[in-house]
Amino acid sequence: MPSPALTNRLRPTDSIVILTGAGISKESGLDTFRCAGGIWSQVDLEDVATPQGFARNPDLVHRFYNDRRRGLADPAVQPNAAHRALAELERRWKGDVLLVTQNIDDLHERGGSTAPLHMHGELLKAFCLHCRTVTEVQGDLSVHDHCLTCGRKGGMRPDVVWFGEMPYQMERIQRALEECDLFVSIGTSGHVYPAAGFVAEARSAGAYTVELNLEPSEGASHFHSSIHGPATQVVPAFVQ
Ligand code: BV8
Repeated sequence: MPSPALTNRLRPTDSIVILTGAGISKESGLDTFRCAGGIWSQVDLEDVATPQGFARNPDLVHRFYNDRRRGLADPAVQPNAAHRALAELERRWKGDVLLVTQNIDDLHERGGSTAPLHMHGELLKAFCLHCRTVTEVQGDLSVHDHCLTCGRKGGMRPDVVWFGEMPYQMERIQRALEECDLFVSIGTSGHVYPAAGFVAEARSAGAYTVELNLEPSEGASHFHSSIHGPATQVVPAFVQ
């Protein structure tokens, strides 16, 4: 259960919102975006993570996400102790726990979380621009693929929220931020909105706010408390 430093702040049926970012998957072997050598230092996000980039050069965008899908399929990439600790908290906490992730990997699910909310979409899903049907995708996607639902070609894109697109389930997230008693942010730089604004929203609604991160994020000043260190150490210690 949350560490003693917290249990005296929480009632057993209090509600918790957890936000995770790329840092929670770093020790599983997946790159972050803005750390040294991160994804956005290797490729321009305008080219691969915007609708305009996809319209300009869909092959480049498909290659970018195909490479990340292959990386995620690497047997060496497994959920880590932080993913498993959050799943344990979900199982044992009597109050509501909403896990919101900015990550598009499936490590929370594979670590035992039953219903993470992927606000930026999922790498292993795709949708058809023609009929909007969402499908599972395991291998590569390309502009030559036909939609299995409408049969039309050339419309398949990763089911991932790009810059300038509305993240998923924002109303549900906003409600949870207004109602929660504890907001915990894990492994995110606090750079990308609207996720970066969640801590201020939760705090102004009365929640106690904690940041678990390798280093202070851009939003560090908004948190009541921070615990810095690798997620595989600080998250299990926090959720004990
Ligand atoms: C939108 C695609 C509006 C998926 C991504 C104010 C309000 C609203 C919007 C904006 C705003 N200001 C600017 C905007 C626009 C924009 C934005 O935020 N731009 C940024 C660059 C300033 N936001 C948007 O466009 C969003 N959409 O607002 O729509 C709208 C309204 C109406 C109608 C239509 C639209 C969409 C944002 C989503 C974009 N998609 N990616 C993919 O390819 O993965 S965002 C990208 O950054 C990733 O998806 C990731 O989820 C996200 C956040 O990154 P982090 O997860 O934080 O990763 P990062 O590398 O930055 O940090 C890692 C952290 O981990 C570090 O702090 C590090 O210290 C730590 N760490 C490292 N190792 C460890 C560790 N911690 C613990 N343990 C370790 N071992």
